Amino acid sequence: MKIVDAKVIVTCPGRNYVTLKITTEDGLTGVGDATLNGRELAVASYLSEHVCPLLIGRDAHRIEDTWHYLYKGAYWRRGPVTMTAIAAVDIALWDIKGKVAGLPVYQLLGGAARAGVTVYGHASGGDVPEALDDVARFLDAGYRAVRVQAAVPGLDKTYGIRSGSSLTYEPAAGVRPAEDVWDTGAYLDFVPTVMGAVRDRYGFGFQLLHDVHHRLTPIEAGRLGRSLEPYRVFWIEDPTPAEDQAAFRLIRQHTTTPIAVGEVFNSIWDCQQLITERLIDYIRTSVSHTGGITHLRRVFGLAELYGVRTGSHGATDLSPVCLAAALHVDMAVPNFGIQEYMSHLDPAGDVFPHHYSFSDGLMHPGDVPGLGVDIDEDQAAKYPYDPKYLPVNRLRDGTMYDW
Ligand code: EZ4
Ligand code: CO
Repeated sequence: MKIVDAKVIVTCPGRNYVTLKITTEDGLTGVGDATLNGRELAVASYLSEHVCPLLIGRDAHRIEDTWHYLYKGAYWRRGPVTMTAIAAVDIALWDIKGKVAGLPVYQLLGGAARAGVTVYGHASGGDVPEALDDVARFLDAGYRAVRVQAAVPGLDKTYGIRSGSSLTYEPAAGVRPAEDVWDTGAYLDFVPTVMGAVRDRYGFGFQLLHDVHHRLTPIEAGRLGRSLEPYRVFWIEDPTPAEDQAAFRLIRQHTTTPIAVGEVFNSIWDCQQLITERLIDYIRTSVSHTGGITHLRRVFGLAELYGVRTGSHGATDLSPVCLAAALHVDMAVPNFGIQEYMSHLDPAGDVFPHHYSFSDGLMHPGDVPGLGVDIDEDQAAKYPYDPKYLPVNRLRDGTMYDW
């Protein structure tokens, strides 16, 4: 079954998405998410200039072979741009295989290992009372897990806080990166009071999560983890910049608070030591930034051997195509942990018609053949690309810091 067309669609229905659409000789189509937030056109051009021409005439069924053809064939291995491009191809080919088989992709991956995918939502607030009220929005909707972020007193802007009446936060903006200011001491003093307030008001009957967003040193992360132990958080996410994998040994020495890492990873090699030394509890790599379903399964398979569970990244800068692919993998892997779900707001839903659903805290990818998500090209054309940057971060003295 030959591939006859591969094209890249860039659209901005609320935020920028890059989608690869592959067509076979018998007219079947598959879609893959190629979005790399703030660097979208690098992946779009990697695909359209260097990958799409190679796909024409290839057998759409040869997913594993195509993966290695693109990975080994590039010579230049790994990196977010390359691995996101390979992921888009891989996801689209799984979509096509499902359509040919007449089965949803999770069936091809081994079938349902659970009734549904437990997801966590994003609550936030400009202060503690606001954050507490926002938690109710998710508990009332049936969520069994909620991530909570609150603005750190004394800082102009804190990561992860929605503004005004918007339902989600949106960090990317403008033709130059916004400049945030960071204060570790203020943060470390504040977070335990937030988590404590959430448990005081709502109790312990749901999972409570928090994203540190790579802002701490290992010993500071140890202190944070220890200070949160009374509130039994499900995890602290990205406590330190994780390219230093050995640093997590130090965090482990100081706290039993579970650790989740991986949204900026793009390969199994980025998390090999973290997994094999059991330095983390959850691996948060995403389908579209980690080489697609084919490579993500390998990461999750390694994690399973070492008792590490999954917790895939699911922010809205990953398109509905990525979310659908993640849900299929989540349904099938034995070591599933939790899935991030920061629901896409309209008009993204018009551009990406989908069959996944949420009910009683669980999501399901749906049972239509393939991924169960598509791109409506007429709708996509209505929303042209709108270049935006993620913020940068500085300490109070102006030193560049991790955002
Ligand atoms: O900042 O995906 O857990 N979610 C996150 C995200 C990331 C964005 C970056 O594009 O950390 O909000
Ligand atoms: Co995160």
